[in-house]
Amino acid sequence: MERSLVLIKPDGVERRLVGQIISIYERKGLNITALKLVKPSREIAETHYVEHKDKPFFSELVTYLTRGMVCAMIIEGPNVIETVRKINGATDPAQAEMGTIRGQFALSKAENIVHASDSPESAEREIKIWFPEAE
Ligand code: 3AN
Repeated sequence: MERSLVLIKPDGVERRLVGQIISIYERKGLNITALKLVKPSREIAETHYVEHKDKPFFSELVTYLTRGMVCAMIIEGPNVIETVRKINGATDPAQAEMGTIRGQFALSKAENIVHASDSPESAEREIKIWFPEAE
């Protein structure tokens, strides 16, 4: 079954939205097969966002991800990568449809509350970062 690595980023945990966000994925019928709360190290955040390392917002992005607890999960289901990205909505919450998580809960492009893998290859790479103990 296809897998996605999903993060509820520090703004989501700080705002106590973890339960509501998890419910949205569960209501859709997706399975959460691993779940943890962690305060990421800089190394984890930099590895996770390595594809953005040359972007002007990279340092801001790493500071944001490491400022508090993150809820990391593995979600499984048919076509889960596309489905979760649809549920999350556009990267810029101003462009995100109102029915999406970012449309409902986020305002800024920098702090957009959730992350989800964008391909099966990214998912497997990211799962190793956040769940090194998993197979
Ligand atoms: P997505 O998370 O929708 O896959 P990416 O991979 O383009 O989007 O961006 C990764 C993260 O970088 C975003 N979730 C957001 O936190 C941050 N980000 C993207 N674009 C900007 C920007 N222009 N300014 C600040 N932060 C940004």
